[in-house]
Amino acid sequence: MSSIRSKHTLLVAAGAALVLATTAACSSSSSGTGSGSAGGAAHKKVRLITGVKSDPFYITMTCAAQNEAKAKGMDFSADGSAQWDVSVQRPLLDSVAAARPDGLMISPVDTSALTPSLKQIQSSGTKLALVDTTVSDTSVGITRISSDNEKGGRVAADALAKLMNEKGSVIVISVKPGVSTTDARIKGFTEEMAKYPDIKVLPTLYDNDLPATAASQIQSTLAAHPDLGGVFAGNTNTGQGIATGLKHAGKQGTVKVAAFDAEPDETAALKAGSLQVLVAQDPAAIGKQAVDQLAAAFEGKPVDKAVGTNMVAITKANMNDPAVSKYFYKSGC
Ligand code: T6T
Repeated sequence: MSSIRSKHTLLVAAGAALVLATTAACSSSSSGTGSGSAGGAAHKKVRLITGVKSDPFYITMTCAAQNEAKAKGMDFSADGSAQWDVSVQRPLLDSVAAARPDGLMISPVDTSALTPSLKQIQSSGTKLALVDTTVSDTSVGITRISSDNEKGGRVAADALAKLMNEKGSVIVISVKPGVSTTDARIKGFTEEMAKYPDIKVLPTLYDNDLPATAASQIQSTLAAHPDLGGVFAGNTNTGQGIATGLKHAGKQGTVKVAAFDAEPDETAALKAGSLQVLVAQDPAAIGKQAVDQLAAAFEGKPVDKAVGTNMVAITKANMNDPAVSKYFYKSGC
């Protein structure tokens, strides 16, 4: 049986800087038994497959998962796709499945395409933890750990509306449809933007997680919509591409941008003034929690079915506050 608890906290830092921290957690006790329950967590073989290996969001998650697994004496290794693509992630999944680990943490790059493989792995006895992204089939995974992405989208909308003086056109550029996290961000953003009658939301564009595509998309949007006042970038690579595109178009700082994530290029762009708001997640907490939940399952303890991790809205005004900068993503462990 499941019990649900959630907590949302809005903090306004000194200097009117907007800081939002959100925690949400839905817990459920699961049996946590099965092949892994005997002998505890030590020496259990756990694997992590991330969305994109070189993405600082996933690097930060991997480092934290690795540290936690090491502290628990687990046998840990991680890999990730070279790009955001089902056909690239699938072979990684197949090869991990063949090795039959005790636990697998995975960020599936699509909400449905990998579900049959994941169900098969699960039925072979591997305990699955979904980290960051999820699949629509709720029977997949003993636990799901992520930010409240819809809430993050709403925060981005309110921040952007304020920066645009609540008028003009706004566009969302994101990865691709069928990604749980970014779809939820778009949903939250567009629903919240509907509260601003003088802001027109243009149709969403998708860049396939390629910064160069986002850069050219923002430049053609500017040409077609001279009243463009704001952009919501759905993730890291999109944020980077938009910052570059606006710089090339001479619109840096004129067109306001709220972007998800806080990898080094994005924080540099925030400092330089080509991005105005970053909605940072806590990928380290996602990685650590995933290992902890798998360990609980191995030990036959209750497992939380869903765990929410914090986010923080970062601006140039608060980015030097250690309570905020601790959310910056790392490009190496
Ligand atoms: O925004 C993160 C992650 O939450 C999302 O699922 C995919 O993109 C990122 O990895 C950032 O690039």
